Amino acid sequence: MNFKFALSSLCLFAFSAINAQECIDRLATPETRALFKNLYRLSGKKILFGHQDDPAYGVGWKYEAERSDIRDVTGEFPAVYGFDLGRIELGQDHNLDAVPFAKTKQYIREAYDRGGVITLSWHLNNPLTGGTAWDNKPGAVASILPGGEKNTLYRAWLDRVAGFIGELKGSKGEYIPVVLRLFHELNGGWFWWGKNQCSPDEIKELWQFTIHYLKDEKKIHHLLFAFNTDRFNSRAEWFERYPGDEWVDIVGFDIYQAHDIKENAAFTAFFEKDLGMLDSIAASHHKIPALTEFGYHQIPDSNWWTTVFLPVIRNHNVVYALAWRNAGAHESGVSEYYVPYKGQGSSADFKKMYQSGKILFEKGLQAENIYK
Ligand code: BMA
Repeated sequence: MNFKFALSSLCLFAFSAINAQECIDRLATPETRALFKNLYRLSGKKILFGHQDDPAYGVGWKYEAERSDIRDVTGEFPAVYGFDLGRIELGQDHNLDAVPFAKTKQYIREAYDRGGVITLSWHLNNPLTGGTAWDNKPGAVASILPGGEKNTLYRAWLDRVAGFIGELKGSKGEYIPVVLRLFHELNGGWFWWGKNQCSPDEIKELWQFTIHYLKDEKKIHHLLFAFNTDRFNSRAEWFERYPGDEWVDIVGFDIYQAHDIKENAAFTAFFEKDLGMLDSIAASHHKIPALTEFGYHQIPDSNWWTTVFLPVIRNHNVVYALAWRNAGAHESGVSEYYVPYKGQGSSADFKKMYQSGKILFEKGLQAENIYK
């Protein structure tokens, strides 16, 4: 290969590589582009710790200013904050877990001011039956596609989502970038958008329609789009419902450890395998890998963080890991939580993980200036 050719092919390679490492929305705001670029850069180096509904409530408390179970244990807020839009489609003033949207908006602004990353999921009701997201009778996905009997209704629902997202602004009037995680766990059968409820082509079309509607019709340009399955057995399973590279920024999966400590070895093996497959999926498609939800209900193993979670995840490229919500006591009397609260059995071990330096929380992330 002569030098000139080598140089030009190097330039070509660099050009296409740079191009590939941009978010899908060509009109994305500067902060949104920066978020994509920085998450891409941090992948494989650091892991941002996230927690669903973190500043809203925890075990034994609700709506206390500046409080967070993660902060109670480590002294810092998490780096990533998840919230859910479920029921916004109905025009309700609070979501499916009773969090008022006005509060969510305020938490998002505060989180952004701290330099945090915001991700929104949407447990939207079944548009065909009026039931919840778990009302998994088939037919709902087909009904909201263009030409379907509920497409007009679905557009109205998206208008409400767009209205909420369009009000998220920082102190300089700039839009706050949001990672929007749509139709999550779509390889499972429990949601109306799941694998037994629609064909791969139908869900792909729904994904493309939704992103096109938000981006091109509603002109929202501060979103990164996260596509995620639940735990998966093969690359083929993960890709079965993937809508294509031009429709996705962040690729991920959700995984929960079930049962008890006896499951540690089995969980470790599955976690390891899925993280490895996701590394390769993200690398070959120039996407950002993320662990979009995880948890071990009530963390009954006091050393789980440093003997199961950290040893596995630290060798992979997911740039963030979002633990599910510390709902606290349900009416049934069962307390639901996935990160320790102050005094919980795994809190000392969680602190040990926090001190490892591999996992970033509020302050570690601030140093990375992810919106610049
Ligand atoms: C589930 C549980 C439910 C909650 C739902 C949506 O996994 O936490 O209590 O309603 O997520 O947030």
